[in-house]
Amino acid sequence: MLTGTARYLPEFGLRIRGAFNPGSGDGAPDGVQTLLLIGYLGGEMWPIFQRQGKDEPNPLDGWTRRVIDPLAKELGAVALYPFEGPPWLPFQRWAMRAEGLTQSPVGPLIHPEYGLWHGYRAALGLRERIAAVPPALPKELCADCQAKLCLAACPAGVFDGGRYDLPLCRAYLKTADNACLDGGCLARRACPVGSQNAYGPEQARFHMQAFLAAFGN
Ligand code: B12
Repeated sequence: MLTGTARYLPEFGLRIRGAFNPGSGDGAPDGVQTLLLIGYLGGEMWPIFQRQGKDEPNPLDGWTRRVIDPLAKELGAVALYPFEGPPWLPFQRWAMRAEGLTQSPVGPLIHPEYGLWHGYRAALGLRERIAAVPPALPKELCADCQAKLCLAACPAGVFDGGRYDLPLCRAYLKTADNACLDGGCLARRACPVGSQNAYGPEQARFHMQAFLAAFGN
């Protein structure tokens, strides 16, 4: 079953990012014994989504459903999506269980090879218990990083108060000459980990536009 899934997903630039057996405090739907996290690394999903995505209100979410819903049906699994909410499903917490990643000071989880350039598109909730091997302890990439170039690189100083200042970020992105909307968040781009896997300009622009639209512009 999982071998078929692992073969199907790469056709769409997606992959199984990890799995774990959720307990009562993990926020998985009742009866789900195994959660498979599905996502992408770097730019692998982008060219396929560009070819297959439709002109619709949330094109990446619509495309994701068209890829994942049939797979979930075939497996008799529950399809769970990071973009369905609020309330939001705790995808980052799940990812930390499934893959052993840590949170960066700028928010997203940091991957040892892909840095801040990866994301999650879905999870499959299986009723069967497939014993998931716990991931290796995460590398403390950010705790061990002295330079913290990410925090210093934000042109709007959204991390200066010690935590991400969402209204400040939003206000800056709405200014005409902001440096992030077209090329991608400068704080993310400043991180040296996995920088060779950074999204290309079109993917970066797409995600930043979607991010801004999430505020209702
Ligand atoms: C709402 C939301 C936003 C909001 C608000 C985010 C905020 N910081 O408050 C807005 C629109 C601003 C936003 C922005 C971005 N987001 Co966002 N967002 C979400 C969404 C839909 C829900 C987050 C949430 O509230 N979850 C509910 C809580 C209960 O779940 P949680 O897993 O416990 O999440 C929290 C934990 O990680 C938490 N936490 C909980 N327990 C623990 C334990 C430890 C030890 C630690 C360290 C942290 C921690 O902090 C998280 C809060 O986000 C998620 C998708 C999802 N369903 O998770 C994406 C998601 C978190 N976002 C994502 C991304 C990439 C971004 C942006 C970089 C987008 C961009 N284009 O720039 C920015 C980064 C902003 C920032 N610096 O934080 C990715 C992160 C991927 C990754 N590599 O980790 C996600 C997972 C979406 C995805 N499909 O992959 N986002």
